[in-house]
Amino acid sequence: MKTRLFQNHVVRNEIPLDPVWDFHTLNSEEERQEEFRMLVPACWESNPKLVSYKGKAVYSKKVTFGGNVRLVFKGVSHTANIYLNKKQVAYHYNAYTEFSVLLENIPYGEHLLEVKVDNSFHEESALHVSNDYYSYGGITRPVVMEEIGDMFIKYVHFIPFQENGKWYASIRASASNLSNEPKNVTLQIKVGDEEVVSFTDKVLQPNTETLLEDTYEFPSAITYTLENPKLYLMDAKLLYNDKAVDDLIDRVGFREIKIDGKDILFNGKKVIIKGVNRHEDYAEFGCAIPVEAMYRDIEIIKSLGANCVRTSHYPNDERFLDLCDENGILVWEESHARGLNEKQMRHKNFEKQSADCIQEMIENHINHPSIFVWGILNECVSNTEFGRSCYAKQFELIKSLDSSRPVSFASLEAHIGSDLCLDLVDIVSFNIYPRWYHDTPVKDSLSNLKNFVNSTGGAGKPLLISEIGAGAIYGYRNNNQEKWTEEYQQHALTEHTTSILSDEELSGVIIWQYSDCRVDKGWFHGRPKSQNNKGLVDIYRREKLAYHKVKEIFHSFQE
Ligand code: ADA
Repeated sequence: MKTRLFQNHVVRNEIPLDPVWDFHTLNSEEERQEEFRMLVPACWESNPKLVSYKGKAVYSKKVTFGGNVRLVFKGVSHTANIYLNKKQVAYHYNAYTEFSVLLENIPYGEHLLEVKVDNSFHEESALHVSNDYYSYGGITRPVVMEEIGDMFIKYVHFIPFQENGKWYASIRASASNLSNEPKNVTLQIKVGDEEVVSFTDKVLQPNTETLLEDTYEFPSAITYTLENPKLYLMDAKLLYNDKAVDDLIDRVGFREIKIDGKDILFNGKKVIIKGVNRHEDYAEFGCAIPVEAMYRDIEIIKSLGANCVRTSHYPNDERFLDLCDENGILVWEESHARGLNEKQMRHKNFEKQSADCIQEMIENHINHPSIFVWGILNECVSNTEFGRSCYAKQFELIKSLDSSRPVSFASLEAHIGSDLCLDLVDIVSFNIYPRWYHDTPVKDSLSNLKNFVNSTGGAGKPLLISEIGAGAIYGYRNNNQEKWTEEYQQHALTEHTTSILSDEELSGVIIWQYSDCRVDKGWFHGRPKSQNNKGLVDIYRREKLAYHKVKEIFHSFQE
């Protein structure tokens, strides 16, 4: 099964898992209820009988294998317990991050693999709570099973930077030795056809993971720009006695993001953000969007003239990030959390679940050149001392994992006057809703915001409007300028985007939102059709009037 848009291994073997699994819903005692056959990856809501099913279910499959195996789940929504032959081998929380299970010394033969999944808002869940998007259920992103030997490459992280016009990269790789003896290896990393770097004669100690790091110059590297998003395959091979025993192929690009006063610089050039917020949600597919539909989203976003996507409000399927890399679309990748109040942030699991999500997001996505900012905690409590301590801790963790990218969070209009966290970020970002939740003219809203930001630790930093928008129900047309008509949305978004893009003190706009999305049951109020209807396109990607107007504005705006 493909987890990325290019081949990731030539040496390491994949054990085929066909996509149809046995599936049972479970009651609260975990007794098997109804039986189905379920596709993986997919949301269980794709089955007409389970469109609104919240609760537990179990996927099972018999697989023939043996030896050492790495089982990789790109996303299970949202709590997963994994069993091999009825013995629990892993637990993972959060729909939106990858995790893997190492199965060692398994006798060759047929084994029963079971994945218990829960998408209810159970009491252990701090981040998946009833919200203005839907927490779907199931194994919603690809799963792969990989055969490994005694040694394998865990990751290779590549951070490019420029000095005196030359490209360098710091490379951090980790290799594991599962055997009981030290092994003398070489890790050879080929970047494109020309550049080869090696960690030669390294000793991997028994039963441990060894970290290898160094900085290399890449004299013939071609810069990755938004106009010419040049990608290189980074092919890492682990050599033992001159034989390749494992490999890992990723893709990288040479580009640099810096903040200079109020400007966001991409390779030293100021960039103005013209973006959209996107939920992973698509009519029949829920959050398990097939790559063909992701491709379609990218094409629609490109023809809109946008240069940025914010993965509101969680890390995305990596194949979507691959498409952004290929198309030179900047990504604000966001860790999972939306609109949590202080009580929710004091949940016993909030800190750990947030830290795990950040760690898994960064460790798995760090090489994507399109990601230009890491975001956290959308519209949470950034206006209390306790809230500030949470933001500070999370930013500290991000910087310890990747200090090469700016950080931000989307604050909200209600915190204009009280936000306490603007000194903690590299880019100040606010979600504002003039002409939708209130009738203040957009220009007045922007000046209120700027006055406040200039009086805080956010002064002198880039200021981005991370959300702005208005609702419209696809096909509801009327010239009376009433809310929910396509005409009203078009009118509001014209004022929003022109006011922001013509304001030289702002770094750009990310429209709320790209497409309509399903919301949780409790959110029906103000959400006709149980959807957040502020999409430029609807849940089937049918373009609303506003799409065409924004397209005109984005295309006519030249930096
Ligand atoms: C917030 C939030 C979004 C969405 C939006 C809206 O700013 O960040 O997730 O709920 O408002 O539509 O009201």
